[in-house]
Amino acid sequence: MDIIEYLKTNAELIDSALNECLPPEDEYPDIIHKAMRYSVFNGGKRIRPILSLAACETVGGKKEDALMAACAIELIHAYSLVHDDLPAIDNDDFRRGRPSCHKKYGEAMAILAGDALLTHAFYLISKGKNPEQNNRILEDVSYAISTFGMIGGQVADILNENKQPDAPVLQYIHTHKTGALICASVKIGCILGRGTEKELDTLTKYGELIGLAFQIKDDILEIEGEKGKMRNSDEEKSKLTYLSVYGLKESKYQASQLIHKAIHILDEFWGSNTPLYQIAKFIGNREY
Ligand code: GRG
Repeated sequence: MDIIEYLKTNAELIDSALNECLPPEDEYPDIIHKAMRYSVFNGGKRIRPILSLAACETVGGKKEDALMAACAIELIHAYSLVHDDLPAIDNDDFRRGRPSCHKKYGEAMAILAGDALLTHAFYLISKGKNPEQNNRILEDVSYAISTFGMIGGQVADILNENKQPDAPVLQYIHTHKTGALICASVKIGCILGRGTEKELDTLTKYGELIGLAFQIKDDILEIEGEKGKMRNSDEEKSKLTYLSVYGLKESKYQASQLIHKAIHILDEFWGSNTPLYQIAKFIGNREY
């Protein structure tokens, strides 16, 4: 399987579904709809919704059954980035080489666009065909992005700026801020594909491992990759990252071990015969 081709084809599928499900940009009050679309169609990889589709297919479902919930996950991811870029949080003027939402539309509209993306995500989930599945997904997704998940991780991140490196706190931040939504993306795909409880258990472990690996890799790319070259190094020094605690070599080793374990976990049911296998490898090797 050509993973790059797989990611490209599925990202196109997600983009076309997102285009269908977002409010039109000329709908009154159009500025907010423009800001929402600007923040969603920004060249993102769509790795989270692709994980949902891949998990759904892995347990024998049709990816169309997971498509709307997968879009909801991407809207939540977009909301988190818009709010993360705000002056009160990370104060980033650029996102993927373009002005961040608040730079383009102003702070008030960026706050509201983030809120609107989050709200729209739950609207999409509520429209799923099966009420029982909808409830389960609502529970998993809302927990993953709550103060026990993504927001909790972000709060801990803010509280630990300019503090001494601390491994348990770092682990909490990475598994909550980034890992929780990635893991939920895999879980909801499994639920919508009608996976068994045992499969859900297996894929939850897989999701936790790749979620943490994804953020470690992000920390590495902040220093080594293109992103790193565009960053202000003083800003990076204030952050608690894998590199600030473990250094580059050990961070790379830990990321590769997590990916190795994630791949191994798939063996129980599917071996390498699932796109999730290649996606895990892609996360470990990614350059962007
Ligand atoms: C609720 C006020 C409020 C703010 C929310 C929770 C939060 C702010 C932000 C956390 C989100 C964040 C920046 C997590 C880091 C995760 C990460 C590695 C983001 C980049 O993900 P990619 O590489 O991005 O998938 P693309 O551009 O491909 O979509």
